[in-house]
Amino acid sequence: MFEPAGPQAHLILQLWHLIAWTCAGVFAAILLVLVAILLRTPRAPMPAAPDLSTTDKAEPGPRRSVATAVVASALLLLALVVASVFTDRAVARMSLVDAVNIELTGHQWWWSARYINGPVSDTFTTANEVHIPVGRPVIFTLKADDVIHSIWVPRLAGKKDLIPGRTASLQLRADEPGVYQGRCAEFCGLEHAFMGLQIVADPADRYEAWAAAQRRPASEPADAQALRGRELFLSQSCAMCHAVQGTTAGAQHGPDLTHVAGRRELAAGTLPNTRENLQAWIADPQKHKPGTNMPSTPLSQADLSALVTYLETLK
Ligand code: HEC
Ligand SMILES: [Cu+2]
Repeated sequence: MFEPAGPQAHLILQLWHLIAWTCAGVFAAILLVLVAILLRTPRAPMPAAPDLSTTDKAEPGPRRSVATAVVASALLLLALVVASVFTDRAVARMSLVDAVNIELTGHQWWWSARYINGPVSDTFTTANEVHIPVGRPVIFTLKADDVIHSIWVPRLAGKKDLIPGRTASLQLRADEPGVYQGRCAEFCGLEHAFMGLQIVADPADRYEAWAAAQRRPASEPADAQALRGRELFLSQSCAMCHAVQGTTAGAQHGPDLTHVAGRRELAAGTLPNTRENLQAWIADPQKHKPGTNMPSTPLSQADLSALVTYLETLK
């Protein structure tokens, strides 16, 4: 959040600085007053017993100091509240002209993203890696499948909860190309810490090319090994949970795998997307993400290899 890459994150960082410096100032002032009091206290041994006869009398000095401090604290807190409200409004005021619409759903423990722009035939679904165009506003419609999750991409925007049965909305814009790491920011069960999200901000032409590729169904396997892999995919349990557009697999219990080979990471940021990791993940997901909602599938080494070869064609 200290390296903001969009207008929302800039505003939030400004507010953060204001609050941090105000609180630091108050803290320093309290320490200074404390030191002053200690310095003023007499150090020498008392020649006689202290005179306690005045202790139950009203002391105008301290009362005035306390009243001043209370009023000053109240005013400072009020100023911070006002600054928060203005920041909130400024964050909400971003222009949404020509926005990209993405429905983002939190699952235990991964994200699905449905791009809903233009005609229904242009809609497509991906998971965990969300591409957006640089400089264009994005409207995320937030949903949750099971429990409450929260999206936080510190370099782009503040947090927002995803609550089952409700929809919320998060608007943001990335002004610089780059890969922005996001996290689930609301404890949501065993693998909460491995519920990562990547937002990839691409220049307009690259974004359009990416979106066009995502809209295409999976390509036909080109060789016997990949063909065998697809048969396995469709005949094993995989097709009960996953979708590959262009095949009979259409389930949505797990990430859409139509273009899984084009993603940087597997299982919401748990593993880099390499052939070895893909193989290791399918052989034993529980080893890499204990508790995850994908079971291990017992397969021979040859079958596993064919399956991975097929998945690797899904660019
Ligand atoms: C019971 C449902 C279920 C079955 C059966 C299943 N998966 Fe999964 N799969 C999931 C879930 C849920 C995830 C997301 C796990 C996570 O990130 O926590 C997942 C994740 C994956 C991923 C990573 C995708 C990504 O984008 O990160 C791959 C690849 C995958 N599964 C392949 C397979 C293959 C191949 C099979 C068949 C051998 C299979 N799955 C069987 C539910 C299932
Ligand atoms: Cu979560």
